[in-house]
Amino acid sequence: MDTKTSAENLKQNKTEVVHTNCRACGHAGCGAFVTLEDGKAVKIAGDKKHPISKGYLCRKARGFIEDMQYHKDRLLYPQKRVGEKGEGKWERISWDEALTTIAEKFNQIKAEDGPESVIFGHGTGRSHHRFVYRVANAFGSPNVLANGHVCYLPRLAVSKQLGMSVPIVDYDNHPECIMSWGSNTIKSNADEYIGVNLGLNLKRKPKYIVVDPQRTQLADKADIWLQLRPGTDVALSMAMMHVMVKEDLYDKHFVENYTTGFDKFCERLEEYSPEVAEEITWVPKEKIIEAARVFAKIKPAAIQWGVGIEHGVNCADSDRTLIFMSALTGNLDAKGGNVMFGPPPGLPRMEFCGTNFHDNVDKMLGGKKYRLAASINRITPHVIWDAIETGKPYPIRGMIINGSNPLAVRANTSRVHESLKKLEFLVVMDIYPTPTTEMADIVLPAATWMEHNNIADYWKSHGYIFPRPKIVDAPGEAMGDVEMLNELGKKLGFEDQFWDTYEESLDYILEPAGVTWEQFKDMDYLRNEPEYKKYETEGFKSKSGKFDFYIQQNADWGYDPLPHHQEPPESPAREAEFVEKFPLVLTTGTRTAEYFGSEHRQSKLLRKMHPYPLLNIHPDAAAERGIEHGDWVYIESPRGKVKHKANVTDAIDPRVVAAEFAWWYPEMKAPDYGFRECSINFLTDDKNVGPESGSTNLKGLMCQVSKADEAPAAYSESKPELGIA
Ligand SMILES: Nc1nc2c(c(=O)[nH]1)N[C@H]1C(S)=C(S)[C@@H](COP(=O)(O)OP(=O)(O)OC[C@H]3O[C@@H](n4cnc5c(=O)[nH]c(N)nc54)[C@H](O)[C@@H]3O)O[C@H]1N2
Ligand SMILES: Nc1nc2c(c(=O)[nH]1)N[C@H]1C(S)=C(S)[C@@H](COP(=O)(O)OP(=O)(O)OC[C@H]3O[C@@H](n4cnc5c(=O)[nH]c(N)nc54)[C@H](O)[C@@H]3O)O[C@H]1N2
Ligand SMILES: [Mo]
Repeated sequence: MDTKTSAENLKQNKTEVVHTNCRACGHAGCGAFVTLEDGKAVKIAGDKKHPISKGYLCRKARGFIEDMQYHKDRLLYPQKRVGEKGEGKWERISWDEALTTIAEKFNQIKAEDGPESVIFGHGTGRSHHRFVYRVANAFGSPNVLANGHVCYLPRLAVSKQLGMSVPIVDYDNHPECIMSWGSNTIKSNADEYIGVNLGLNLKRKPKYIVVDPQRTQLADKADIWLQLRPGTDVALSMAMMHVMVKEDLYDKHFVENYTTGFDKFCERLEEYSPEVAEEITWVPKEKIIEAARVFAKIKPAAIQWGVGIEHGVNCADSDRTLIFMSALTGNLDAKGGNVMFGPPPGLPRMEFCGTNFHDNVDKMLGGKKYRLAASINRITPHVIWDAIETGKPYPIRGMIINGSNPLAVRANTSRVHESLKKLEFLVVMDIYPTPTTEMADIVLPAATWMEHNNIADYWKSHGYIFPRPKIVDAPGEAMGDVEMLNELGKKLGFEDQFWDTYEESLDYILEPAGVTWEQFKDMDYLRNEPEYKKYETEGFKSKSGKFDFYIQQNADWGYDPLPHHQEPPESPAREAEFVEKFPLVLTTGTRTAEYFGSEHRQSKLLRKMHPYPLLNIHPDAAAERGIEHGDWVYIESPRGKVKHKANVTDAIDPRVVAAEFAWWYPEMKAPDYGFRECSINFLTDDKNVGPESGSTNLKGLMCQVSKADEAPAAYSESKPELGIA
C-alpha cells in the first residue's frame, strides 16, 4: 500500500486507498485503510496484518468518517470571545493574533504571579500530551491538569515505585488463565491490546475469571464471575492472596530470590480472610477461594485490569495488589503472563516532556499532599478549583486545555463550572464546540488525526509505535495539536526548545531509532522484541533492586506502606440518615461501544444506535420505585440530579446502579448543550480522594433513583438535525 501519497497528489487521483492508524477514538491504535475520493475520506476498513487490531475496527471509526470528519459544527478558525462567558459571541481572529494574545497574557501572568499560575491541561492519551508537557515545562509551570489521577497514571506511578514499567497482558503468548478485573476490554478497547486480542484468546478456552459488579458480555463468558460491590477491589485481591499464601499456592522461588517485605505483607494479609472480604465485597467466600486457587494453579496466567479499579480512593492499592498477585504467582514478566515490554527504539525520549517538574514539586498544587501523583507530575483537579476559589496557595489565572472536555468528565461539574467562570483567561483547543469551549476566551480549531502527521501510540506500554500520516487536508484554518503547541512554544519565547516546523519534532523523537519521519511514515511500525523475566539478570529498578511488597517510600511519605481497603467516603457504611436518602451504590462511566468520553454525540449514525444515556438498574430496585424499563429516571446524589433512561436488567445487584458518563446533547443550545440534564459528573465528588494519587470516586458513591415525569428537553423540544448537512 502506498502511504507516501500526499493530500495534494490525492486530489488528482479520483479514488485511492491509504494505510494509517485510526484515531476515531482517543486511545486508538487500530490499523486502517481509508478510501479517499477526490481527496475526501469516504470509507474506512480494518487491517488484518496489524499486530494490535488484527483486522478489527469499531463502529466509532465508521461514525467518524461518515459524520464527524466533515461535520458542520467543526471549528474552522481561531476565535476570541467578545461577549460575556457563555453568551456565545465570538469574533474570528488570525492565528498570529491568537497565539500572540495567549503568549502575552501567559507571560504577563508569569511576570506578576509566577509561571505556576498558568495551568496546562489535556485529556486522555490522544498522542499530543508530551507536547503539552514540553510547553508547560519550558514555561515553568508544574501544574498540568490531566486524567492521570483516575486513569492509567496510577498504574504507571505504582509500577515505577516497584521498579518497572506497567506490566500488561502478553496476549500473543496465550495465557492459560485470564482474569479481567474492572476492565470491559471488549467494549473499551482501552490502552494497549484492544478487545480483539482478548476475544481471540477466549476462543481457545483458557480458564476465565471476571471481577465486575455487572454481568457484562465478558462476565457471561467467564468460568468464575466475582460480582463485587463497587469500590472494594483491594479487600478482594488481598483475600485472594490470603488464600494463595495460606494454601502454599505461591511461587516460592520468586519470593525467596527476588522480593523484600514478604513477611510484613503476610501479616497484613492475615487481616483479609475470605470471610472478612465477603462482608466488605459481597462476594461469597467460596467464590473468592475458588478464584484464588484457579488463578494460582494455572500457568501462565494474566490479569487484564482497567479503570474499574482506578476510579476511587483505593486506586493506588488496587493497582498495587494486582501487580503483587501477578508477582506472587510467578506470572510477572513471564511469557503469557503480565509482561514489561521494552520501549520501541524511538520511545525513550522521556526528556521530551521536560525535566523541570521534579524541581518544582513544592510549587505543584497538591504536590506535597498527593506524592504518588506528583512523582509522575500529575495533579488532581480539586486543587485547581480550590486555588481559583481562594487564591491560595497562589492565584490561578490562566489555563490552556488541549483535547479535553472538563465540564463533561471532571468530578463535581458544578464546581468545575464555577471555577472556569471565575478564571481570568481560558484557552481551549478542540475540533468541535463543547460546553467547555463555550467558557473560553480564545478557542483554537484543531485538525483531526487524518489531517496532520503524527507518531501513534507512543504513550503506551506495548512497545510499538505506528505512523499516522496526514491523508486529507484540514478545513478552514484548523491546525494539528502538535503544530499549535510547537508554534505556541516559540511565541512564548522558547525558540531554542521548539522547531521551525513541527515535523522536525517527529524526527527528533525518532532519532534514537535511526529513522526520520519521512522514512517512518512508510513503515508498518517500530518495536523492540520483548524479553522475559528480565529481573533474573537485571533485578528491579527499585532502591532494593528487588520487588518490594513493603513500600518504604510510602512510609516516608506518610502513607500506609502496605495495601489496605479504605471504605469509599460515601458507601452503605455511612450513617443511617445518609443511606436512607441515598440508598443505592452508584458506579459511573461504564463504556459503551458508540462513544468515547464525551465524543461522538454529534454523529447521526452513533446517536441512532445509542440515543440516550442509560442507567442499569435491577428489576427489584426498579419495581420498588415504580420504574419500568425505558422510563426516564432521575439519579440524585448530594451534589446534583440528572436524567437517564432506565435499562432494567438483572445483570446488576439490586443494591447497585451503573450510569454512563460524559453525556451532552450537541444539537441543543449553547452554552450548555443540555449537559446539565444528563452529565453524571454533576453527581460525583472531587474532594474526598485517594490519599496518594488524588483519585476521585467515580465508581462507588451513593445515590437515589426516582421516576421522572418528563423526557429531557433534548427529547421533547424540536431541535435541529444531527449530522454533516
Ligand atoms: N467506547 C469507549 N471506549 C473507551 C472509552 C469510552 O469512553 N468509550 N474510554 C477510554 C478510557 S479514557 C478508558 S480509561 C478506558 C476504560 O475502559 P475500562 O478500563 O474497560 O473501564 P470501564 O468500562 O469504565 O469499566 C470496566 C468495568 O468495570 C466495572 N466496574 C465498575 N465499578 C467497578 C469496581 O468498583 N470494581 C471493579 N472491579 N469493576 C468495576 C464496570 O462494570 C465495567 O464493566 O476505556 C477507553 N475506551
Ligand atoms: N463519571 C465519570 N467520569 C469520568 C470517567 C468515568 O468513568 N466516570 N472516566 C474518566 C477517564 S478514565 C478519563 S480518561 C476522562 C476522559 O476525559 P477526556 O479525555 O478529557 O474526555 P473527553 O470528554 O472525551 O474530551 C475530549 C475532547 O477532546 C476533543 N478532541 C478529540 N480529539 C482531539 C484532537 O485530536 N485534538 C484536540 N485538540 N481535541 C480533540 C473532543 O472533541 C472532546 O471535546 O474522563 C474521566 N471522567
Ligand atoms: Mo481514561
